[in-house]
Amino acid sequence: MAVADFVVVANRLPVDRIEGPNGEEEWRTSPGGLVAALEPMMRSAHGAWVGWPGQADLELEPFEIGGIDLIPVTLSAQEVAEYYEGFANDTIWPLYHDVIAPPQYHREWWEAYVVVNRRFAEAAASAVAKDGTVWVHDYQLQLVPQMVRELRPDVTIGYFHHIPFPAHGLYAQLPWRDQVLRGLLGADVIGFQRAQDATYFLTAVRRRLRYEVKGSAVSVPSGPGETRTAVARAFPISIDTAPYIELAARPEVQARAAEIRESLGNPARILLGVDRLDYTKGIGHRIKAYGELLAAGRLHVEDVTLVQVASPSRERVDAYAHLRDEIELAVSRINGDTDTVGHTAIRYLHQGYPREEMVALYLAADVMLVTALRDGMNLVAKEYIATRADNRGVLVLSEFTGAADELRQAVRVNPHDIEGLKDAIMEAVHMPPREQGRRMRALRKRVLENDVDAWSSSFLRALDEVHPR
Ligand code: GDG
Repeated sequence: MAVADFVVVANRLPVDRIEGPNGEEEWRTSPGGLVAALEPMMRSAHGAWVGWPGQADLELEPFEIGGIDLIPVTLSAQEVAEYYEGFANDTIWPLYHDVIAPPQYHREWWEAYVVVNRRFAEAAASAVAKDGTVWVHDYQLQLVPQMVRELRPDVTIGYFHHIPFPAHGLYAQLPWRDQVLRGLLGADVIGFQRAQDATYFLTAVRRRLRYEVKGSAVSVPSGPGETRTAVARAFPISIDTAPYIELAARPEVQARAAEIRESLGNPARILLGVDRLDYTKGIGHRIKAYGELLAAGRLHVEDVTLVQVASPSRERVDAYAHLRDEIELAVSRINGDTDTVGHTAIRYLHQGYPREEMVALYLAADVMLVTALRDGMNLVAKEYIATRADNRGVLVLSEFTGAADELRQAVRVNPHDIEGLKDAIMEAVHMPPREQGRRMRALRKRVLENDVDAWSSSFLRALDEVHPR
């Protein structure tokens, strides 16, 4: 494997394994925003991507796809259980999302996390060229920045945190709180979704490690009497808008949107939720509020349908299995109480769909409900806006999402306040077209001007300022 000037490190490689026509193994790039944002620069700067191929015990040689060198990291089944499902998704994920579910603290999980983070760091350190750049992504790999720095002091290191960073009172629960802060501070630039996340991180650094913090700059000890600067600030992530705009303009996608409305019995209003089935997304709060509106007769099943796409997620983690039971019980109670033969209150879809179908759903939806209890950004909100070329449609948006900092013209809600959520749904359902247009134009301007390219460029610019290459 040739050395690369620019190396991305993320838990997953940006590819999915598929079976070819004759049963042979093939890889296809997954349509994530991150690959799209980084692809041009990965090609021009001779880039490599270090990540797990998504299956336990798979030992693969590096391979190339679409001009990007992929460097697979092998994880054993036990490491998947302890590092990924355990420490990442059952310790850090709930702790960093304000303990909506109780975080589990297990010393074996932490040990696996350290071992696996070292494996990723070693792969990155051997792939990166002299004076190159390593960009580490997300909460599964918080120790990697420091580990790469120890192995390769010549390289520039960036880290982006896709999920929230919690207030100090919560963060302090983590038995390994100091190690994690030191791990992150190995980066030259530590990027967060919201200004608030960066502030919480800097507070933890000051309180736990007693390092000097001035504005967004931290003085990190780097040798006897020496310090280096690490910068922590917000870089709100966005979407690759082009494919959403393009799909939304296709006649066949528009025809599909019309067909969806038809097949739901032509309700006057379609409400939509699109989430991974995750306890952070506030799906239960949304369904409760909607169910109460139907029960009280403020909404009628002939006039409205809520389409809820809940794509399967982390099904081997107990909290997710319980959540699924809870949501499915709530949905079937409401449907049982309210449905008629021709109309359903909630069309619940526990499935993943191709992007074309998602865009058709966005086009069909008069109201988009994003009611997360905590969410780093929430890209679904931005995707919905990108598809609304006619400036129609209403976004109901939780103030606990990163997106709420930017999308000021949405109907804002506190999802814990069920009465407030009900009023917000009613406001959205009855919003006059002129008011929809006024808000949607402003929202579209914001999303189209700040797309994922703007995000990655601003992060890389900050990296250049701290550590000129
Ligand atoms: C994390 C942070 C942050 C969902 N179901 C289907 C499907 N999706 C797509 C959506 C969207 C993406 O998955 C979900 O992104 P979100 O941002 O909404 O949420 P997380 O997965 O929790 O992502 C989050 C993000 O990282 C980026 O930094 O915004 O806060 O939690 O793109 O459209 N896509 C398709 N079929 C589905 O069934 N094709």
